[in-house]
Amino acid sequence: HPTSHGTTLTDTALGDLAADVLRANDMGGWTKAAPLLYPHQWSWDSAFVAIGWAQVDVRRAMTEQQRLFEAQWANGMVPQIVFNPLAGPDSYFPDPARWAVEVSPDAPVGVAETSGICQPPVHAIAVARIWEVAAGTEAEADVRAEIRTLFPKLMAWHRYLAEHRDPSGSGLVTTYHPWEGIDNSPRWDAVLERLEVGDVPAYVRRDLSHVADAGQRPSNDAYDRFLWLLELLKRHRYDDAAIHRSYPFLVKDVFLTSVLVMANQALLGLADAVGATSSARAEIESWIARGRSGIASTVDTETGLAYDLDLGTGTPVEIRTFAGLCPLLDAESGDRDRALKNLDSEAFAGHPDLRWAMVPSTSPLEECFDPRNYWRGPVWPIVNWLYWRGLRDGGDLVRADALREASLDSLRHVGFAEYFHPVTGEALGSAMQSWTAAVALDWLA
Ligand code: 2M8
Repeated sequence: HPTSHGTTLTDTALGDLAADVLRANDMGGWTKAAPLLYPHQWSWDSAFVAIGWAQVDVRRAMTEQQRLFEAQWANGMVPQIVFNPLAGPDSYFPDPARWAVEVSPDAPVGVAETSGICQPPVHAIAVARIWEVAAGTEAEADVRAEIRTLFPKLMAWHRYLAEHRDPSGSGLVTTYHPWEGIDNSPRWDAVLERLEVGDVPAYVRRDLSHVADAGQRPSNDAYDRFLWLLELLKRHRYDDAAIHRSYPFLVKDVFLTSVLVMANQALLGLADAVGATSSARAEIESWIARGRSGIASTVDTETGLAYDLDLGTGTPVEIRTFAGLCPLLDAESGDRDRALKNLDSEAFAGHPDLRWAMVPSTSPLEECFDPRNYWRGPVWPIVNWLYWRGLRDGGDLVRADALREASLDSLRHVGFAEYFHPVTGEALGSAMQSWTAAVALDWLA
């Protein structure tokens, strides 16, 4: 299990260990999210992984994203998982047979199989970072050519989120499933609780054999609900219009939306790099404006936190999680000041018991806070990387540097675990998690 490297580890040694994790998980052109628990290519993992590869081999970083986008759906969706054809059927559940995405006319054919949902759109952020690293080096021309081929695919991906995932034009992206990124976050508890779970075909969980104890993963009850939702999505043939008409898990997701705003800002930068048309630029700008006002509408006047909107009840989901701080991901959000106060407060990075002043997945002040259970309390380095970027882009350099220092110190002690206990620093989940190693490489650059 993860080794504790201690404070004596130099930056160079930490970077070398991180690069070793990426190399160990490298399948040749794409990277497993983790050695055993996640033996496939995950969408937002691969974006972070590309950010890491940029520090090791910038061309390899572009290949990571090109490979992912080969499996893009005809409607523009970038799937949550691109399955590794070489991994055995027992390596991970749910497998391609359970997803059965061939029921959708939009699913790709002739490439690797995929799941039928998506994840936060970190990809343009990753490609912009790759471009920053490549510019002025001997790789510049090659990378620019690669970005040129990827640019229209990134546009189609963001358009999918802006249109198919927001048919009412609210500016907020709808999520359909906890597996769209933040699995067992308490953000989803109420809507999952309301589900009337029907017949779920029998299944065996594969995840539990790869963690030290089941308490670090979602419960069996949660898995039944996740799989029931999968059955319903399949019945709707993964059709966004049909899903928006009748489906019991429709949540306007503030975090997904904020990542999209940040990604659209990155995409504008890429538009310059590839000399995109003015209409492409105008389209991106309209997405940014819409997302920004959407997020502003979710900020609770009392707490200053952004809350998801549960479309099933029409009410905000008033749970304090990292997602509530998402105005920080937009340099021009009008809600930054209150978000900064929340960030520094006891509800988040300012809690006196935290080993490092980092953002925990769920606030230690929430009753449901569970410091060893997945998205219900532990610290996730990738989440902190996004907030570090948001602080830096917003010009808050002192806070950004402090968060980077705290994060690097945590990684020296914890290793490249999937997530860790916010108070003790115990490594949790998978060891050698690719995206954790990747953000370490970027922080060290
Ligand atoms: C976790 O989710 C997967 C399903 O996608 C799982 O629990 O099996 C989440 O942390 C998700 O955000 C992440 O992309 C994935 C791979 O690291 O693992």
